[in-house]
Amino acid sequence: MLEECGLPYNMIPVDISKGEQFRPEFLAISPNNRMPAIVDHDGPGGKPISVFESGAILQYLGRKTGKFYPKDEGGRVEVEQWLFWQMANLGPKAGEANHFRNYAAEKLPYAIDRFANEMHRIYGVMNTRLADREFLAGKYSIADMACIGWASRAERFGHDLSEFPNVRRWRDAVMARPAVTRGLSVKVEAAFRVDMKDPNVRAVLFNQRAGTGISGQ
Ligand SMILES: N[C@@H](CCC(=O)N[C@@H](CS)C(=O)NCC(=O)O)C(=O)O
Repeated sequence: MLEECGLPYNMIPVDISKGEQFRPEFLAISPNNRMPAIVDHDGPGGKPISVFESGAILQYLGRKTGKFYPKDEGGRVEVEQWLFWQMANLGPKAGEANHFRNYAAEKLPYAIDRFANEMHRIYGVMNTRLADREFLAGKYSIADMACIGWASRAERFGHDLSEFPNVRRWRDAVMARPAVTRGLSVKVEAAFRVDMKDPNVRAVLFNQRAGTGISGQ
């Protein structure tokens, strides 16, 4: 969204494999210890404002710029349904599918199948939606931006999109946008060196309970 709108930004990496998401200064802007979170130094009334949850960030930037988030109620509802659909379905289920397939120490067939089936269902819903429109809300919007992250890497996460030609056509169209290429190429080298088998990394990422990080672990 920042690239699409040509807004200047400074990306600050948070090393979640080392527990940086529990630092007080990050929790102050993102109390759910998850990224992304933003600080807009030119918020309402010219004052700084912070926003966490990617859907809320996209809506905020859409309202601020007037781009990719229609102002009319009908158009807005179209976008919001699919934005919230990502937050409640594609995002969390893809995350759990990835967890049980790639990260769980024990390979649990029930959990692996459950989330693989959910991903199949979810891509099916998307495929039907995209049968008669180019983008999720008709015109390209923040809803497409919310969904492209997981969809762009579907095969890498073991989801076969060959049954879902409309999703593939949509994905190609979104990926062909120069701003999307620029946005997805913002990478942090250290992220590629994280060893997901390291017990310290696993303890930080997979054993979180209320209070994790408070004692500095
Ligand atoms: N619903 C959230 C999901 C954010 C999310 O899960 N972020 C992961 C990215 S890897 C994270 O920050 N994880 C940190 C952790 O698990 O402690 C959003 O869309 O912003």
